[in-house]
Amino acid sequence: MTATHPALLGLLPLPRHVEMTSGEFVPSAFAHVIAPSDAPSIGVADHLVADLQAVAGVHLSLARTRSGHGDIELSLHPHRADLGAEGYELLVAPDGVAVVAATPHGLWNGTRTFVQLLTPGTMAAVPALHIIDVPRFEWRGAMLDVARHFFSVDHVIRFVELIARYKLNRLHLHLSDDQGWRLEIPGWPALTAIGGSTATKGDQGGWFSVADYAEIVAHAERHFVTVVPEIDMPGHTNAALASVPELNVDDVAPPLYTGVEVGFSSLRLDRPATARFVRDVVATLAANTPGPYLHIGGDEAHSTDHDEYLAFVELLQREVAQHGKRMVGWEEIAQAPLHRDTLVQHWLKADTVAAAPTGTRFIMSPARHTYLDMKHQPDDPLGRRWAGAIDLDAAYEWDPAALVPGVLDPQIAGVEAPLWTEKVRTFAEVEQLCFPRLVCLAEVGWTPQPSRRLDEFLVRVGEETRRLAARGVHVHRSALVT
Ligand code: TNX
Repeated sequence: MTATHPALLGLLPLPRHVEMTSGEFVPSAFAHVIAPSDAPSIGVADHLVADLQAVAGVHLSLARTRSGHGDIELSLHPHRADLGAEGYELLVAPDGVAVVAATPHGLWNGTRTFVQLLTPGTMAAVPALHIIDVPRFEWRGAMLDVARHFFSVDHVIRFVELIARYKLNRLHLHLSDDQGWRLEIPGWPALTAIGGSTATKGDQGGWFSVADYAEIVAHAERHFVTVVPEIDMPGHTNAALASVPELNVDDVAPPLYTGVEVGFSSLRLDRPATARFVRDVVATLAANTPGPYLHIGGDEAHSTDHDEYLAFVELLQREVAQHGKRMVGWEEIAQAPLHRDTLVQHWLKADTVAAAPTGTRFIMSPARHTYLDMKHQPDDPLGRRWAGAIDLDAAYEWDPAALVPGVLDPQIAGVEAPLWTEKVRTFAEVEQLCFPRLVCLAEVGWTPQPSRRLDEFLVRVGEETRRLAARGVHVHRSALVT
């Protein structure tokens, strides 16, 4: 289907199946939002009440049972296997609205769609319709690099709220690199005291305490976003090496690093402190991350001996598995023997990915389509150029199943767009690089490939650019949208 109907212009990502029916629904302050009694569903309903207030200026109260005309009813039907873990059915009719899902996450997604149908700033009617919607991929993520430049808890929370609007459901936090260490690890205070003290170009550092991290995780959870923490090892580790002398040959710590080039640092397996360090870091991540995934980096370890690199990946994989978690790593880890449930994140070379053990599943982050640190246009002042300029067309027009021969939907967990921040200093720049490009990624990950058409998408994303700008988000104004 195509979203040619003007009332559907707010829908991003485009649902799988939309049928217009007759009549229209008018939000009414006398109606109720009705929700199941479990805590996650009540959270979804509370959120909907707040959104109706903010977007349409109408306050509905929460109730347990239907009271009459115009109610918005959320209900769980766990037997609806066709809807899966995240799908939903949305019925908008003149006498009320129904959202049905098998899980609270499905209710969340259904209410996100309903909110997109409202016209901001008005109590305007919503046309009657019937949507059945299920995502193409389970993993739809955004990555924020807080290591090269640090962003506060409040900024990360704002980021979560922005991405959740498009049903993105993973927040990958890149928490360590050569230029900074950003997470408190109990027992290793130097990591943050020293390694967290600065950033690229000598800009201001910062780090998250365990309590800060818990606040981010809890906020993400309320938005059905799973936090995936990354501590990058064995390369990209200068901030750790500079903080802890025992991790280095002869116990001599290198100076802190504030440059941009990478590939010069490495942890060493022959240092007795290394195993203890890895154990404590992985244990801290595991203890504070309710989600099942821990990302261990593994990219660009150009200063690590090849055999040592393979042994390192195996050590990390054992540590992660010991806590009952699933390891995620950048595509370079595919050279090592991997557990069946380890996820490999593709970013650069299709042949690296092709070498992964049969049965491996992938997250697709091809640099030339998903790297949010790239310029939109070759002459933009903001952004980098090494993977090419990425305007909305390049961010939208690609098929995750056409990147690596033989890697099709069943092998693809999903897609993710990373924002690396070597050259990104303010949160306004974060927003400008991410929006609306992240909307492209959200639709790549959600909407079936045959339903996606760039010309039609550009109409919707043009509308969304205006809506975001009206809400005070620093958006990029692409010349491709009118
Ligand atoms: C490559 S993508 C990197 C990052 C840089 C990025 C800059 C990846 C796994 N490694 O360390 O920040 O390029 O675009």
